[in-house]
Amino acid sequence: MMILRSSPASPFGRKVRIAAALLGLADRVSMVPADSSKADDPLRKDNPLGKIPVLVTEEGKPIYDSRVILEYLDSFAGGGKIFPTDARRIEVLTLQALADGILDASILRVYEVRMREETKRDPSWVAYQADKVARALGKLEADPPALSDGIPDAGRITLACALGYQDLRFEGKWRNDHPKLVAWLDAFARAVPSFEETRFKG
Ligand SMILES: N[C@@H](CCC(=O)N[C@@H](CS)C(=O)NCC(=O)O)C(=O)O
Repeated sequence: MMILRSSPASPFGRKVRIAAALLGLADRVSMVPADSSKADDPLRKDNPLGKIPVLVTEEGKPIYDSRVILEYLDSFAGGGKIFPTDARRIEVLTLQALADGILDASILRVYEVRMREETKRDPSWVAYQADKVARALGKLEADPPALSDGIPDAGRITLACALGYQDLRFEGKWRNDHPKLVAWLDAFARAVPSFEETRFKG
């Protein structure tokens, strides 16, 4: 059994859980709750960066980050399923990078509130991060990635998690001015039951 050190609210952990389900590996991966703020959490032994998620393979080898875990699960499942091996690969990796970037900027906004006292927060830095998200969502709204039959790739899985995180932490405000992306996420959720199954409801 592989162990996934993650937390139910982590969008990067959600990427891994959705990928495992799509690849038919959900029964091979057991999620163990991890707390990145706890010094004695085994997470820090497995990943010196102390970041979620970490996948511990059946051979006991920890791998991270979510991008590498998705690559690992894809090859475990035979390869070429959520990462194309043809010319589309670079397009998929770039979409994944864009959606991961939305998540990184969004998480920095959340941490600014969570980690800093109010008097020490920097509104201009928060706005700088928010602008990254706004530009990325604007680009995706102008030309949403096609959703075709078959297993969604790593880029599309990550985009769904990035939009889900906007719902979780920013009250879904993105929905007001991104109608094509809203329709895109609805279609993704219809095609991928594990998206709803991994929604954090805490
Ligand atoms: N690039 C990483 C990002 C992981 C990440 O930022 N995880 C967050 C939780 S969702 C975390 O562990 N934060 C704690 C920290 O940064 O110390 C990935 O794709 O896995």
